[in-house]
Amino acid sequence: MSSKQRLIRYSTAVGSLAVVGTAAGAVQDIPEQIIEGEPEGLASEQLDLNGDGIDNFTVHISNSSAGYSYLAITGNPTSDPYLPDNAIARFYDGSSFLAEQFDEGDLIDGSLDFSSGFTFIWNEFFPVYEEFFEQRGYIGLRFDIPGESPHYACVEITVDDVTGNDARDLHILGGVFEDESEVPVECRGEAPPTVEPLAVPVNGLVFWLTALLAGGVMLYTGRRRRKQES
Ligand SMILES: [Ca+2]
Ligand SMILES: [Ca+2]
Repeated sequence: MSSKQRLIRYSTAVGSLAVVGTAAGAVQDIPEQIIEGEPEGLASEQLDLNGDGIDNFTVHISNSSAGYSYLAITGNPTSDPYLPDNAIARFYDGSSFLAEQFDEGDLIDGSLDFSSGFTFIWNEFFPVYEEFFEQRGYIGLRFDIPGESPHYACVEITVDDVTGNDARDLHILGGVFEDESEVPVECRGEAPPTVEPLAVPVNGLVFWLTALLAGGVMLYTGRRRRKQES
């Protein structure tokens, strides 16, 4: 094989490596955001989890001086009736549906009990549920990206008065979602650093170019030596 042929064959290999790297799907960051409660009464706010302009969840925050404050979430229906609705992983404690709390490293996947129904993240009436109140924790979500569903997300949250107006807010500290449908996602505050798909092939290319150059120099000096000897 000539050096040129070898180089062409190598370039083709680099090309196919890059395609494999982009087709596998990836873990994406969920940015920090604050969903504000009202000082007295109920606030209903929309949450667009992946920032594509389509609201995925409705957050219900009630702040009451009478001591009936709560924060709950419901999953919005998807536009396609054949796709599962946006939903939260939850459990039933015998009285209410409560958001399941996850730890860093836990896996969010289809084996969990997801529902789009009214699910408490915090409430201060019976049964008191304070897992996320003024402390950080992860919730697991299943959400829709139109045309392909479902996707899984893990979101780090806390319920606190972030804005200082005497009303509790939902503070999304960060989180991750999987941009490929039906692929489980591991709970963590932010996506792992992106591996540069070209870093290894470029190094490889430099190696081969150096090797080819060295081969050429050896061939040239070998010929010169033979010429001098004759
Ligand atoms: Ca969205
Ligand atoms: Ca507030």
